[in-house]
Amino acid sequence: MAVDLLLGLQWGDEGKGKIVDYLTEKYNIIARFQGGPNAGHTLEFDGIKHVLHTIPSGIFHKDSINLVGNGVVIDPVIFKRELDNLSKFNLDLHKKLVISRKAHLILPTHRLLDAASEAAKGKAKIGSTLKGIGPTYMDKTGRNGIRIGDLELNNWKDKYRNLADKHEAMISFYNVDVQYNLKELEEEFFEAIEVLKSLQFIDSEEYLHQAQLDNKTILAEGAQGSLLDIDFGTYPFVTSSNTTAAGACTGLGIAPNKIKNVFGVFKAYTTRVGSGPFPTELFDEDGAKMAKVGNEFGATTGRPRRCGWLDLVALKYAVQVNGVTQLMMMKGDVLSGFKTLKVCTSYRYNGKEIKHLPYNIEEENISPVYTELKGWKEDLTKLKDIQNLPKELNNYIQFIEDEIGVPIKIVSVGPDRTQTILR
Ligand code: 2SA
Ligand code: MG
Repeated sequence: MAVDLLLGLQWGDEGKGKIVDYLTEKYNIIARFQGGPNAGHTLEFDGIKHVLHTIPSGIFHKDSINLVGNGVVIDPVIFKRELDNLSKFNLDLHKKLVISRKAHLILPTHRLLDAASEAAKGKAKIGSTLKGIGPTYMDKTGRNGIRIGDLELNNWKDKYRNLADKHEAMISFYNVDVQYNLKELEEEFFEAIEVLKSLQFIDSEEYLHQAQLDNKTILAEGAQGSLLDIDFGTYPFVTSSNTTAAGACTGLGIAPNKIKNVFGVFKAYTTRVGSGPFPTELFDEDGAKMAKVGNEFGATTGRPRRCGWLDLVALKYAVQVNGVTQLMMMKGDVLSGFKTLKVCTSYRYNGKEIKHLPYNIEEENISPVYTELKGWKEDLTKLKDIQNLPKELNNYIQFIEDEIGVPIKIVSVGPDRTQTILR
């Protein structure tokens, strides 16, 4: 049985959580393959809003198994908090939630290192979520990491001590002001580890292999967005994992030829949280309106998100790198009431007009070239079917499809599960 893949095509916060939640009924297994508690996947149904960080977005569906893959990094403290938030839903988490033994652990000192590294960078900081993501992946690739499976061994605490001591030396090397009480942090950490250990640890690549033989349907759920990919994103202003399609192969142990549909989720405009280039960013009333109507604040850190027009050059790049087969356009409702909508169709770069994302996109050397489209006035949030979309919205959709060459199959017109229109 094939595996489908769902990814964000911009700088994260495209609305992946909502779409996974919407699609879950069709899948037996929802699997996260990269990232960790830096992610904030928001789901809304029955008038309640949930934000998930490490736990896959299928968790609320009765029959789905939710798998945290080997490519994910787990902070036990945040994971425990997520579990606590789920306790009122009476979910059988021991059955519904499984964790790869090969997933890496975020230690308290990884978080401190993240803070120290950011402080040392000053103005050039990445604007990370300070969840310890970068330092944890560094230890993974540096072959020093501690994995979930280590928790089943007797000597893992020796390994922990060695690594934490090394981290403390590194923190002092940065010579910046990072206040902490490691004893307190460790107390909370070890307590959370015990909670984590009450869940099922599995050899997830084997599990997924068997699931495919048993004809189970699998949806791989991406986190962050393609432009934050460690290789293909706007480096160094990226996260530390492969957020693109290939990340699902390495982060779950799924073979490339087993991937069938690649669902690409994008916002009808663009947002970015954290530092780094953003060619279509707006600093005017239009941007402020998107931020306000779209309620653009980080779901994990609460930071205000930067807003701008849709960038089709960047979107096309993401579609190519991922092999997207179907597009899903989110937050169309936020664009209601704009007289004119601008869409970036090329860049002016060092005096030339180009149609691709260049190596060096510094804010100063690139400017967007826009095509203007007519906006619509209608409130979309109550719309239920495709026949009633305003004609200007249909034009907007058609324009994107023509430029990108991939169909838009879902148009989301609000945060709730029910505010989803199929095409
Ligand atoms: P990190 O923490 O090392 O992964 O940060 C590196 C860069 O990646 C960005 N990043 C994100 N961008 C958008 N959304 C993310 N998740 C949260 C959300 C973010 C939040 O859903 O809103 O609450 O602030 C996410 N995670 C990482 C980050 O901003 C850095 O630019
Ligand atoms: Mg988010």
